Amino acid sequence: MSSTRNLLRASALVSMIALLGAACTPPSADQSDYPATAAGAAAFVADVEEDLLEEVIGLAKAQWVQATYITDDTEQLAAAAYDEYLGKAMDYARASTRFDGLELDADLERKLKILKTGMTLPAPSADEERTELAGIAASLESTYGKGKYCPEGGECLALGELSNTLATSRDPDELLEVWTGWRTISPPMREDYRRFAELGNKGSRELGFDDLGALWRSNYDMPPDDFRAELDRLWEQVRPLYEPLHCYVRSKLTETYGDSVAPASGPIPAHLLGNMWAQSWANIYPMVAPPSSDPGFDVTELLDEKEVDELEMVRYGERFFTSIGFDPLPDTFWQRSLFTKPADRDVVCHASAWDIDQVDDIRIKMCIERNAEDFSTIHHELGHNFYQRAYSRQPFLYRESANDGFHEGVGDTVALSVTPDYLVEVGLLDRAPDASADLGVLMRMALDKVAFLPFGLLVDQWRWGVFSGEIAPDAYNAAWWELREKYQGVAAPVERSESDFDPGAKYHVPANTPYTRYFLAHILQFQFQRSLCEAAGYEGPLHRCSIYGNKDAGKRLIEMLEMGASRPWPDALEAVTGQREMDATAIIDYFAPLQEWLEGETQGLSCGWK
Ligand code: X8Z
Ligand code: ZN
Repeated sequence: MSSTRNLLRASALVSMIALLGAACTPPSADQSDYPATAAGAAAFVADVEEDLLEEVIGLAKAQWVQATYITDDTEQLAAAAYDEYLGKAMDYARASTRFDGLELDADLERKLKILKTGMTLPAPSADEERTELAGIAASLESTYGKGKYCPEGGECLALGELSNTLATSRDPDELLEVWTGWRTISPPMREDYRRFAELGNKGSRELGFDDLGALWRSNYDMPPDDFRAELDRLWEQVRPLYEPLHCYVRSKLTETYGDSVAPASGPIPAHLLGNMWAQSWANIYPMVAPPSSDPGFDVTELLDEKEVDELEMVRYGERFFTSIGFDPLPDTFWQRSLFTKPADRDVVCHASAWDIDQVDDIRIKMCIERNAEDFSTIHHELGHNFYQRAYSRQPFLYRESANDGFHEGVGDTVALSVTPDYLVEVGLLDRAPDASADLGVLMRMALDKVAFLPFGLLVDQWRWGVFSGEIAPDAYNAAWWELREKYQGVAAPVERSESDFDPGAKYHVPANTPYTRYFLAHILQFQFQRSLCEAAGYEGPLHRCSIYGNKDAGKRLIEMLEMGASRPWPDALEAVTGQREMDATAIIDYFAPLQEWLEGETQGLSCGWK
């Protein structure tokens, strides 16, 4: 989640514009004040922007309170705020179609398009259906946030505790228990999700889209079908990197657990990869570490040794951004953010970044644990906040990233600069390992970034299928596992059925946050990094570059962030990289030494999982 609009998205709320609220004279949805002329369109957009701004601030506050203090009351308050917002947003989106076909200047055209396509959850026009949809959205998010696994006769366990077990235990029975345990939270979401899709589709059709997935795909400055083809192209670029990693990791799992738990062929059982969704495998690094390239340090241990607490971890993140030229975070960020899991109430622990007032009331919400993964997630979230502040001087409708992959990629780009040399420079590590440790460092990174790629792609392949009707409600779970196998080469460790609803056990499904953005971000961040390192005058291997302290690189980045969504994303990409296409050659370059090594190591193994 990122901007207020994204914030809305991520909390199952809408997104962009849909928020038109009322300043003094709210733009009237009956359109009589706005003739279907270029001047009428300009007046309409100006009023809508003013109005929306106010509306979105109230909504953001209601949602912040819901997410950081889940009770029936806050859920109802958030649902009511969302309902009001959705009603206005849809009125404005529909009203904007009145200007279709007019000769308008490019800016006006772009803003009207954003008004129509920028929302991730359009509601039907009937009041009772809109209210129902707002209620379901708020309830799905709360259900996820409150989710716990309650073993018979034992204490209930939240996601953080279950994830820690998955990360550290090597007992297959225990792993299986927490894996299946977490998935007990989602069957109650199944019928709600079916209805949610139905109502979201209805709202999308009222805006002229085939279904909600088609609306989502129309946000990339290209025809929606071209966007699908673009994803296929990028996936084919990176598949040759993923497959040998999968093959090598599977062989090591077999060595550890034996063929009966971890078969040497076919898909990998999903509970063995150190993460609840098998989306990042960094936690099993010790099992797959390349021999004789031990980096000799582990960020989790360094944080522990240096007694870096949760707040100080965020300070490290902030210092990185200020070192490349960003202004420090405002005092309110430190006063209003939620950094740790409160002991006395339910909160949505899934990390997010918020932009409450569209100026500088920016915050993060995280249940930080002192480990390497959260250190990296902090940089991710701060990337959202610094992006939000950078585009805050744009007109309201442009206070968004170039495309949603950009928002997700900024903090990750910065985190790529958390290299051993950087850790030494900031005093967390005493001595950087020499080049012989590169393979180890790269492997750890690949377990995070490369392992993620197919997961980043498949979540929306599933949702797009659900929204288009290709995946029927009686095949929700089966289709999910088909996609998990097809893209990731992982399988459920136990038989699943249609009384399960495993997609609901992943935050972004109940929260209605589109997921393709993360796939794009995983391609873009390497492309950004390659160009920023070039701007910094760096010449060595990409994986050892850190832009820490480099104002030239920072300037290039900041200039792009300040553009917000004012230009089509290829313009923004060009501003940083000189390229107008998303391009996976940078991630391939970055991991080249590892890819070569993996290909050698897996020669003679029978790779793949078909
Ligand atoms: O949801 C997130 C961020 C918030 S926008 C923590 N991420 C995805 C996930 O956790 O599934 C970052 C990587 C992918
Ligand atoms: Zn994010």
